Amino acid sequence: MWGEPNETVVNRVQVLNEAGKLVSTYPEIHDEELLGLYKWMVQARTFDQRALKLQRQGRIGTYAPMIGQEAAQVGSAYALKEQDWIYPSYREVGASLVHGVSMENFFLYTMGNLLGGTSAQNANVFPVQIIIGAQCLHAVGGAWAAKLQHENSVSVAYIGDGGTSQGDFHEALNFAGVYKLPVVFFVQNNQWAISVPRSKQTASNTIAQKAAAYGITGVQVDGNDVLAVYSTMQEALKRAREGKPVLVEAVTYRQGPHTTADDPTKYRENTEVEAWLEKDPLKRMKAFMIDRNIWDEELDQREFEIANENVSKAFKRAENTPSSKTEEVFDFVFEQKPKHLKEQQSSLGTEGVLK
Ligand SMILES: Cc1ncc(C[n+]2csc(CCOP(=O)(O)OP(=O)(O)O)c2C)c(N)n1
Ligand SMILES: [Mg+2]
Repeated sequence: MWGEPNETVVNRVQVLNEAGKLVSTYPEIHDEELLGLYKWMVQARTFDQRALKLQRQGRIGTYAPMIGQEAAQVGSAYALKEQDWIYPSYREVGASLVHGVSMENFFLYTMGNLLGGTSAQNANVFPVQIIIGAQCLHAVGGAWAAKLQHENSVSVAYIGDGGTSQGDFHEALNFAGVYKLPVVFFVQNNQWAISVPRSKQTASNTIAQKAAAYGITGVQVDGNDVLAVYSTMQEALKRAREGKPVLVEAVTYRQGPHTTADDPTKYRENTEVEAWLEKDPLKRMKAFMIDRNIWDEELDQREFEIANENVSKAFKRAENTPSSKTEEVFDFVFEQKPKHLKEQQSSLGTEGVLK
């Protein structure tokens, strides 16, 4: 199932099929982990659906929904150790929550509050990156620093299928291969880059095979199968920790719009969306857990209620947080503020409030 560096053959890893039935050897995953993975997927979806509604009500700003990508995000982040780092794009709320970012903090980010998405979030998750691909270079830089300082941490860059066409992505893979860095590039191939389909993104059969050109290992996984993602990521992290970088391509689907500013009905067929809904990540995991006698409909309903209550509490706290002030924009850039920024900051006065 795992290729060696420089190999171009890539097999897709799958543990559960669309109906939630086992299709390969069961990885060593305990029942508590199954429950943990599923509960995080429920929490991520619940947050996502509420965020969409809150944006429509004008209570938060632009939001990039991750519905459909819960298995890819939760399964990958669940495999991390506390000391590992996530370098996210703008669609990584699921992975970020699992690795310690609070929902309140994520809401603050969407409300334009400087406390959201800064080092103040107190988790090993970099601030949200909007520049497509740039986080791959940051992850490589972080991994290089970790290696030089003999830290036992892995950097994980989350990027989309569209992002793999950026130079930054290729430069990062090249550097990681040459310097044997503890880094994993986790590509969520959700089939779309705004309105550009995967077929127009690259002529390669897979995105995973691009790893071969850089002398690192590439692996493709069913990104809607949380058990496949989790076990694949465990192996990827193990290798990365030994200085063998890995490129993981999680094949998944963006069920919603690119962001709340997008209307996907303008460029994609409903039949395509419906076909992917059959492969929904929560649906298949729930079926598997019910078959295993560790879950039922009542527990499921209760779990969604708990998750919804958590979201409500987090949003209330975020709404009650005072807005950021203009002069605070200088506070989160440098650990020690340079003189010229101090001057600019003091020249602003205190009247400005960021909207
Ligand atoms: C360097 C750069 N170019 C263009 C954009 C505009 N842009 C924002 S999202 C996006 C598509 C990215 O698609 P993909 O990498 O597949 O990630 P997804 O949105 O599907 O998660 C583009 C082109 C940008 N933010 N940065
Ligand atoms: Mg995409």
